[in-house]
Amino acid sequence: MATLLIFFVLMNLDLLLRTGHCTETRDQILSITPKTQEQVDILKNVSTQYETALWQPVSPHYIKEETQVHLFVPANSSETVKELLQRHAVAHEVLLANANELIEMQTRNDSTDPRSSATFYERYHSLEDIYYWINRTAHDNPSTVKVILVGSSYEKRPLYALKLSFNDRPNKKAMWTDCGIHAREWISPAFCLWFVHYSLSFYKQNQDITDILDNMDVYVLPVMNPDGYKYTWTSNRMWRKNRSISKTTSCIGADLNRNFDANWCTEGASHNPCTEIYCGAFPESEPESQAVADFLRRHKDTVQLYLSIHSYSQMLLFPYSCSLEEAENHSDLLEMAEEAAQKIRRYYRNIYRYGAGAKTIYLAPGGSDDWAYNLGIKYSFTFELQDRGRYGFLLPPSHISGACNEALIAVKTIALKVIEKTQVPTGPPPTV
Ligand code: 9B3
Ligand code: ZN
Ligand code: ZN
Repeated sequence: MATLLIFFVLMNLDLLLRTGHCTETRDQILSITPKTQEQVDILKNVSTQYETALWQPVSPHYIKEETQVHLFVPANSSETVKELLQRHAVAHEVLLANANELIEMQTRNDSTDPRSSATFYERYHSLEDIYYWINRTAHDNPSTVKVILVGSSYEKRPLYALKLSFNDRPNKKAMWTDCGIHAREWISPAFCLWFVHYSLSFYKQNQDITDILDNMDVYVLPVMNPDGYKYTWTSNRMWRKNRSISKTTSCIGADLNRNFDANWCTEGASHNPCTEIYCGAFPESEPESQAVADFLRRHKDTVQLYLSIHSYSQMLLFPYSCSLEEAENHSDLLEMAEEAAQKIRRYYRNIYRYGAGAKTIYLAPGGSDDWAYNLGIKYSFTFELQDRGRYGFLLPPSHISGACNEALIAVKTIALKVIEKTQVPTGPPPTV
């Protein structure tokens, strides 16, 4: 009945549009807070039946009364969607009136623009540029940086991680950071590049990063989902999943952060390949998640800290997301996240929420942090970087340095705490 009603509404709208109503030419992001169950249903309907991309929450399933929804509405469905909302008296606010301009801004500066004063690390980069940068970084730092081929993607692109190692102390521990699990979260790969660059530039200049690198090897995987990332540069900026094809449907991609073996595909993920939170055919069915899981299994005796970088919403999350249970070292994790969030607040005047995933955002199974935790990596975090919805996934390049610096202070705080809690104190390695 409801669908029939909506159908008629649409017929009328279509008529309206064809009879010379002005048509919006720009992609927009709307912010909508449904007030009633009826409005919730309308929003669920809009986000599934029309060519839109839900930014927040990640799946229509989570839309509920009095909770803000961020919806990307491409130009060609903008008028229809807005009229539909108006007709049902669903109040909405335009968060971004011209997303096209922002998208253009983010891709323009990729190859060096002489007029831009932004450095390499203050711009977003294409996959090809990132591959080039990875090789270049290893080549320029032969004694400290190695490229590790961790595996390959569904479309056979290499998954390269960098290993930063400033000494080879016996029994040396390590930390792992992956970026770009989700294709559209561009600030994430930008952070991995920033982090590597900072480490190489400030070793022996900054006390914190020196202490970290003296006591830990650092593995950094800048783009865990290269196929999806490539796709956001060429075809659809809002793509989230990888690009794997299944025999049974025309819908493409699995959510790599629902594909790990941690309460796999229970409440908070979906078996439906057409959703943004499709868990894949079975745990580690996707080559990208399998490659990372294999690497961590092989290195679980050395890796003490697991970090996964996402955006947006400014949160420092830790296990569990896949269950409401508390992690065994919950109070340690909470204390570390709290201290990291405090530093961000103090030094950058920015607010990060923190806590166990399931209680802080939503129940979400199959995530890499929970899986790594259960493997035995007892310090495991997912960071959600800037912002809180003003630009969302379209964070302008001018915000990269701020977003990365504050995330960096959180990484340092947590890594130093891990060292303090687990390692016998030692000075810097003897110089030869
Ligand atoms: C989700 C899960 Cl499953 C997890 N274990 N930790 C964090 C998240 C949040 C990210 C997601 O995959 O939805 C935010 Se983009
Ligand atoms: Zn993400
Ligand atoms: Zn996110």
